[in-house]
Amino acid sequence: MQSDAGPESTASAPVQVGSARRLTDAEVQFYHAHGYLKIPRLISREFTQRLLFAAQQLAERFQAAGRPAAGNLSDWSSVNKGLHKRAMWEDLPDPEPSDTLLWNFSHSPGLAAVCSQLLTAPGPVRFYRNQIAVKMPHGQQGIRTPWHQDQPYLAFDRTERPQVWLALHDLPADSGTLRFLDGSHRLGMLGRFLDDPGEDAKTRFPQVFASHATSPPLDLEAGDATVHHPLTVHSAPVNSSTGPRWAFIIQLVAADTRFTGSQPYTVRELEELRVGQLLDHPRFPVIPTEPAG
Ligand SMILES: O=C(O)CCC(=O)C(=O)O
Repeated sequence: MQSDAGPESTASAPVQVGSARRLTDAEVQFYHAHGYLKIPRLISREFTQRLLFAAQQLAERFQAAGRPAAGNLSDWSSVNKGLHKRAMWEDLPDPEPSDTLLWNFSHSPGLAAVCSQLLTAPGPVRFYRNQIAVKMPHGQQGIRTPWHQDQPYLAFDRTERPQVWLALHDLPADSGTLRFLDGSHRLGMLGRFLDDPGEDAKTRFPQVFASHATSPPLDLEAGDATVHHPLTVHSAPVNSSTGPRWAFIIQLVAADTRFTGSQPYTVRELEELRVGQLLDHPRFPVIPTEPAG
């Protein structure tokens, strides 16, 4: 059966690849047609609980190092972004190799195989970035994430970068899971909409929203993920639940992606590359993909 968010997986369809299952052909086709996909049970609930624990430990270490307490958004971020952006979702320091579980999952051959499946021409992928994205509840300074595309914030010459957004615990749609503008990955770049408060692609391009459907609200269970194309217009509503929303974002890019030099860089090591160069740097290793089982 095919839902509005992606073909339903049957118990027998997914092939286990390491800790992440391989996508079905129908799921890959859905991603290319719609620009996004819900992936039920990308990883097991048990493994997801371990990732959540690791993410929360990272947050605690961050606070223990003299950083502010969780919930104090004015100080709780490693990323140099304006206050209004930090209220959309807080980035803890990106997981490092010492955050073994999170790091290993973001570099795992199973996850690489999934991202490789979603490229226009499936092929090798390399690690670019991982992020823990915490959206605080509405009323505790959390706000909605405006409609935007990711590509205008990237320094890459191509859009071969399926963005994995993994639910680290059960997330009802009203806790701030992503919504997508169906088929908007074919629109080209619309511009940047996260830089100034009050900006939103929806108010700038009402005709685009009139002619494209919005994905349904997506309830995600722990271990479910969404994946979206860097040109897909997407947003997240306010977190109406009572606790923080924990998501793990993993960004892998096609291995032959080249650096354009576009600033500001969200990953420091990009400064060490020349314009036009492959991302050949120890920070961005090509990840061997696990063969289909
Ligand atoms: O987690 C959020 O609220 C927004 C994340 C986002 O925009 C993205 O993953 O591209």
